[in-house]
Amino acid sequence: TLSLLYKINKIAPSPDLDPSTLPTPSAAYNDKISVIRQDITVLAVDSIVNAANNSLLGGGGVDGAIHCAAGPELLDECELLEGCDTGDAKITNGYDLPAKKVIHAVGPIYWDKRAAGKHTTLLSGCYRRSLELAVENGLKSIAFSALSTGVYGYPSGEASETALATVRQFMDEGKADDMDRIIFCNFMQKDEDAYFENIPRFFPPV
Ligand code: AR6
Repeated sequence: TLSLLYKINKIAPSPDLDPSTLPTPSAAYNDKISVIRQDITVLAVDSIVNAANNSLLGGGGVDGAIHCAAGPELLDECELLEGCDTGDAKITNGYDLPAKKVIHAVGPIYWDKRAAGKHTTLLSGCYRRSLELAVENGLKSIAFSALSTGVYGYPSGEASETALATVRQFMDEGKADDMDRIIFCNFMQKDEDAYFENIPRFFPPV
C-alpha cells in the first residue's frame, strides 16, 4: 500500500557534521518524511514553518529565533501581509536564513475559549495551508516547527497526531508528489518523543 512508500528516518545531529547539511534532500536520506531535533533556523531547506501569531510581527520562541536569524528584512515583509488568521499561513522570503522561504503559520492557543472545540481543525489547517503554499511556490522541501506546542500550550502528543494525520492525508491526495522532503523539526525532547510514539500509526515503517 501507499504507506510502504514512506520510510521514516531519524537524522540525529552529529557534532562532526555541519547540521545545516543534514536535512537537505539528498540520496543519503531517502524518501519523504523525517523527524529531527534541531534548531530550525540552521536548516538549508526550501521552506521552514514558523509558529507565528495573528500579527505576523514576531514574538518569542521559534518566531523570535527565526526573525533574529533572518534579519530585519523579514519583519519588513511581514508588515505588508496584514496579519494572518488562526489556522492559516502566509509565505515570505528567508533573507539571511539558509532556508529559501519562511511559511508563517498561526496555530491555535490551546486554552483559548475562541478555539474551543476547533483545536484540531485549526492546527490541521496550519499544516495543510503550509503544504499548499510550499507546492504553489514550487518548493521541494519543508520543515515544520512543532506549531502551538510552546507558549500556546498544545499537548505534544495530540499536536503530533494532528500534524502526522494532515501530512499523511495530503500525501494520499497526491498533492505532495512533487515534494522531496517533509521534515518535522522538534526542539524539545518531549515533542520528538511524541513524534516517534505516533509516527508508526500514520507512516508504518518499511
Ligand atoms: N527551532 C525549532 N523549534 C523551536 C525553536 C527553534 N529555534 N525554538 C522553539 N522551538 P513556540 P507556539 C519550538 O512557543 O506555541 C511566539 O511568541 C518549541 O520547543 O515558539 O506556536 C509567537 O509569536 C515548541 O515546540 O510557538 C506566538 O505569539 C515550538 O517551537 C507564540 O509564540 C513552538 O513553540 C506561538 O506559540
